[in-house]
Amino acid sequence: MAKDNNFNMQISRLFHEQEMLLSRKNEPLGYANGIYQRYRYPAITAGHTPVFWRYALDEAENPFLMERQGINATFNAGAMYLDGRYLVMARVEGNDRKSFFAIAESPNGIDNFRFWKYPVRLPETDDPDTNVYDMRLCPHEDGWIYGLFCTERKDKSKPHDTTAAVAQCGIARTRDLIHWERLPDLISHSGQQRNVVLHPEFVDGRYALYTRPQDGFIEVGSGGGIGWGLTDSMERAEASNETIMDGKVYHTIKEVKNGLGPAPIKTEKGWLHLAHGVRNTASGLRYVLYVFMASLAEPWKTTHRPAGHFLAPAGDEYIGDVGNVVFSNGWIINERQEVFIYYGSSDTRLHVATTSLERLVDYAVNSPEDGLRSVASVEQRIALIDRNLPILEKLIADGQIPNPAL
Ligand code: M1P
Repeated sequence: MAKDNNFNMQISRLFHEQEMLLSRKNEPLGYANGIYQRYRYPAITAGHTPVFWRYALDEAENPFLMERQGINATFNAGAMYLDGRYLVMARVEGNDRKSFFAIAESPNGIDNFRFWKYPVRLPETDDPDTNVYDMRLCPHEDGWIYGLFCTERKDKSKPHDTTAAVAQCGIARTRDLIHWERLPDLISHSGQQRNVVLHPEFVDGRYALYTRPQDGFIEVGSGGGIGWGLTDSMERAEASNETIMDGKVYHTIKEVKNGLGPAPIKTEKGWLHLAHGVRNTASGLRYVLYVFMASLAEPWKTTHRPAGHFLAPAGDEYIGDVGNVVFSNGWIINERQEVFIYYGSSDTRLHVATTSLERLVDYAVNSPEDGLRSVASVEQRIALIDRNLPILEKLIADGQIPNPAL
């Protein structure tokens, strides 16, 4: 390829094109289900990462203006509302497959996300991480902001298997999201851990953790479910007992595995949770989001369990590096009780869906639970139809809706 004479013009084009993407207004999608609002464009894509993270801008070093350090994906973000700013701590994955964390900020939570100048420089423990991802941010009542994430390392017990990995829960804390102190990884008595989340309040003077015990890197094996464990300290966190508070269930959206999303939101009706459930299909695993509520007094006890998925992949969200996946590890509630749910689709990009706390609580508390059998589902639906028919008849009689030829 011939070298372009006008190096500066090419740079200018790169930045101007990116500016159009960064400043693009997001639009609510026409269809809304009364529970949340989806948006036309992803909140963050690989194209949102700064040009100067990917290209050397010095003509002598990079005369062809090659993108030598490309970014493959930006997804699964922790989130925090800080001084009126909407911050997401995204999983940014380079073309080299290594993930790292970087913070992007938006004035309104739905568009105009811009990455801070530098990605997060996360300190390591004595056992270096190979890969880190899926940060859950949790401002705790002890005054620290904790970040719990997955740290992945080579499984040294299988030296000849170049795919064998061990996932554990890494822990770091900060006051400003810039300077991070790394703490020892969570000690647990399960083979592997992913999707560990800190509860924002002390429980009987101890830190409480939501865990996801599993035997293998991908398969939960005999483990699985969302666990609950207590630890005296985050400086040497140990979940010696994990009791499953929300398990896997046959023939549901969480038949294969599940895991907690962001730290729960405290509401008058209980702790509101967002989680992901995974089931198998002929075309591979399907990841969807679901909601449940747990008791305020006993946060390890679930109280409300709406059936099925709350949010599943739609449209372009189905497609990506790992298809048919939605995954959330961050949400924000602002002073107007508006909720911003950040979710990754197919391990490729980050989206936002908006709703209100009032709607989420209503959804969690008043939606029917899974009857676990087709016959129970039919009965639930017939009960709904029976409640609706008199209303429908009146609406038709009043001329408010067309007669759907009953
Ligand atoms: O690839 C889908 C998801 O797989 C993992 O989630 P889980 O531990 O529940 O299987 C994570 O790697 C997650 O980042 C990813 O989105």
